Amino acid sequence: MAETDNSPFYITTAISYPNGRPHIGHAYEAIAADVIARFQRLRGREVRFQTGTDEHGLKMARKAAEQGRTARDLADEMSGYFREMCDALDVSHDRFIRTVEDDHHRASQAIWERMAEEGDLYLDRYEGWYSVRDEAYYDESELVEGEGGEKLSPQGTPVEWTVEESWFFRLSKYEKPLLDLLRTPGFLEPASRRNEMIAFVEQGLRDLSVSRTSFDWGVKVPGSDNHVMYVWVDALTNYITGLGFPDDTQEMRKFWPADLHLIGKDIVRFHTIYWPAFLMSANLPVPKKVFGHGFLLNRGQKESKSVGNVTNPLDLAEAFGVDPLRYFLMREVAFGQDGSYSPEAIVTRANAELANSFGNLAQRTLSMIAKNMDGHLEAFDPAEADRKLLSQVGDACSRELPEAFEALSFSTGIEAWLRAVYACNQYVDEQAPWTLRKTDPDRMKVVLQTLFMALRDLAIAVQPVVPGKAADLLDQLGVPGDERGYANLKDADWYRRLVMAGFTVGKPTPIFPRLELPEAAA
Ligand code: ME8
Repeated sequence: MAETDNSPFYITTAISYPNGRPHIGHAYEAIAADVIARFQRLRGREVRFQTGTDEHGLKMARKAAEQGRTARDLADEMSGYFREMCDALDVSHDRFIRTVEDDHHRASQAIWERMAEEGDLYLDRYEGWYSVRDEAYYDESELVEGEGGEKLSPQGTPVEWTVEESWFFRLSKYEKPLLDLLRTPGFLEPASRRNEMIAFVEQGLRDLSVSRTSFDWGVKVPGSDNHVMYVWVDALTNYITGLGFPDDTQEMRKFWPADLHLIGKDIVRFHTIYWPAFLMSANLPVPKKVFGHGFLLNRGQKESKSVGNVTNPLDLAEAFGVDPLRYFLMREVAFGQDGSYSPEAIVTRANAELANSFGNLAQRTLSMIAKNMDGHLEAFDPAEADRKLLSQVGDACSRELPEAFEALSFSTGIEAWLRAVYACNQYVDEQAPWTLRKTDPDRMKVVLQTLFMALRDLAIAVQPVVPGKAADLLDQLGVPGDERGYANLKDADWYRRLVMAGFTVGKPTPIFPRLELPEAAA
């Protein structure tokens, strides 16, 4: 990993439709983005992290009408739940954007005007299929047949025939540059999604309908007051609204193009075809990377109101704790693939890996230091076994985990970290400090302090995943707040400074108590 990379880093999630409350998929994406944001901050980069809600469009308008309220009223209420979810899950965003905000309308109109100046917008009539659930236009050839013979979108959602006057964007003009972009290594990951998108563009791109006249819940098209923008035009623009576009702001100069748009696999087309084409048309740079993560399933099944298996992510956080939930989601699923969760799986993993392995290691070590050494640390000469352990732990924490996280392979990074935890536990069993207490108290001190040093590395490394619990442990270890970055892992002098400062270990409080399965889930 390049130690010296302290360039700015801009990461975004998709902005969610607030037509209902947040579900586990929303929590998953917000947590994954937060892990990346925290990781990059710990590497020393200046991070900007944006998330929010996508509030315009027919889906919102219809949902509000069903409930006999205005779209704005529905958006205000539901957007609040998304914001609360971020707070409850310790998501460290710099801006929570709502597309109803004035600066966003201004930015959307500005990008529109730039596309118009480029000659990429023209007025025509749209006749074709539209899925309100996906807020997407589909070509006849893309549709599939439902069980009752009805036409469905490739995502399995209902489509309706739509005829209206519309502005069109010359998407066809961008076929060649889009193919070049999609073929650029690293632009779109995982690779399976790249191949799908390349195939889609290779079939030929049709111009895209980018405004609607049959409803008015959206951003007004400049100069065409009876048109509102197609919701994806304004939604995608949120990524630059948040940096102050169209003004020539310091944020725009520093953070655009984005380093990473983190989104789900169902909306890759919008982010890697439409969005780059809009940006090219507006003469703005395209994002550096788009990653389409997989879907999270409830015991292998998609959550839906009709199946009655919709989980409120805040209930999971309440039942198991925020950090165990975050840990589970990042550890269980190979990032990019679909994954499954259940209360049993969360409890099993959290107990085996966090409570019994890591938490117990910290608890045992710190309580033995508090009890048998009066909490006092002192300088010591490590023996061969001690050096071996510290070098294994140091390598996992300062190299293996960061390299994997840089590549967005969170489960691989956590596995490397966990192997280091297991190595510590094996070392405790082999060294048996409780026996040394009677037979060789000096050696016991060396063993306990070796473990103390290992714990500090383990706690620093795992901060992006379990920020609250890692901070608790680092507090108990006396590690100063400004010495918790990844660069500090390479600082050979920290222990001596801690000893010199006279730090004493107090009676520890357990960081990861064992979890029980709630009655209802058992
Ligand atoms: O698509 N597992 O909003 P959205 C994992 N407003 N991720 C999931 C998921 C699941 N079960 N279900 C959804 C939209 N997601 C648009 C985005 S961006 C300019 C506009 C992901 O509320 C989904 O893939 O339907 C998307 O990335 C995010 O949640 C918001 O989905």
